[in-house]
Amino acid sequence: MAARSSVPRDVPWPLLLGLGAAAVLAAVVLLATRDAPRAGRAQGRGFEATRPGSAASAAEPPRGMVWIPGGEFSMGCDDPRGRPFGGNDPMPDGRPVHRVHVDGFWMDTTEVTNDQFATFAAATGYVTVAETPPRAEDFPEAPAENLVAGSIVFAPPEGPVSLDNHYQWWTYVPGACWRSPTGPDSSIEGHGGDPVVQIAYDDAVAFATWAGKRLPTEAEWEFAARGGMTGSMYPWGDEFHPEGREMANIWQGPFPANNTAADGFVFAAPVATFPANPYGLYDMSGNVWEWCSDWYRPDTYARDARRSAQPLRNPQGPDTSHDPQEPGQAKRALRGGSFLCTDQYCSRYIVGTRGKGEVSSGANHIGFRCVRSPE
Ligand SMILES: [Ca+2]
Ligand SMILES: [Ca+2]
Repeated sequence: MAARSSVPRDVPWPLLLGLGAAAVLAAVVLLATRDAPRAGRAQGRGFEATRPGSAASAAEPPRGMVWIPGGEFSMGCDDPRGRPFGGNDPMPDGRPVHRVHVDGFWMDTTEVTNDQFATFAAATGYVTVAETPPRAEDFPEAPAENLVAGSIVFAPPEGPVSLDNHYQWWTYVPGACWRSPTGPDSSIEGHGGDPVVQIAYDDAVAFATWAGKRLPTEAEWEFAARGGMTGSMYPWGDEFHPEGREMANIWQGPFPANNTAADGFVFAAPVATFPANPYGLYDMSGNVWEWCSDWYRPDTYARDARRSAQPLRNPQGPDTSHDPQEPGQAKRALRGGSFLCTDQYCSRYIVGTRGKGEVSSGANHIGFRCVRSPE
């Protein structure tokens, strides 16, 4: 509940819940930097060959999972600006590209679905963060009627807006939660195969623990997303539309007012609608963001590169979180981008790029998938 409890207690109501919502908003929205585009260096510079491990798992694959062989790879991203669909963000937190080894593991082939999360919730009675009203002790100035459970929902403006203020397209909606992803009038009825959304970090951990799994580290996630390839721009290769095909559910048209949905989907698509990567993993680019277990810091890779001989072995991320854009907010890494990503804004469908989310904040484009280590 860090975002909600981080609202200063001396802020007069009625700004209080609004500011709480703003903090949540700020936490889940991935700000694109405003640097002017320039001729980008090619993705792939600094990358050395991926060397997948040879050891296959002897065990039968757990249902819905595939074996990721582990091995050694170059992790991170080069500046994607100037590349087709590279966007306008230099992605400095993805550098330096550095050498990493991960042990083999099982990974869910898809994002966790509404049906899967419903099974978990029914079996355990688990109540997600978004379904839990903000606590009065965290908001002592707030009238009781304003302590309403809810979450963040994408609400596009009617016309073009400047892309430097994300409050123009995110709003706090009471009643929004995984069962009602865009608010009380919405439902997951008929969407059992869609990825579950409005998931805070602890919700994802709770599901994973119940399932006998865990969340991936960023290194595991990226190794898996790269599918054994070296330094590719996307989980399927370097060409965004190979043979004209749509390979991921992202945003088309002018962001954030007009999604033309040329890929067929305005919001999340049912998992595995788009082609799998070489490891058999779906939606590693786009659809919904996926929580990783690492605390987020923009300088993680710089610190790793300074302090350790490479390759790093099974890096778990830093001990604490720090985001200079929003100091004081506890954030974990998010990977893969979402159906809202576009080359105009937040082009984090690029495989080596990194996202971040405040741990108590869900949104209708944030979900997860799980991994499992061999016995
Ligand atoms: Ca789409
Ligand atoms: Ca995804």
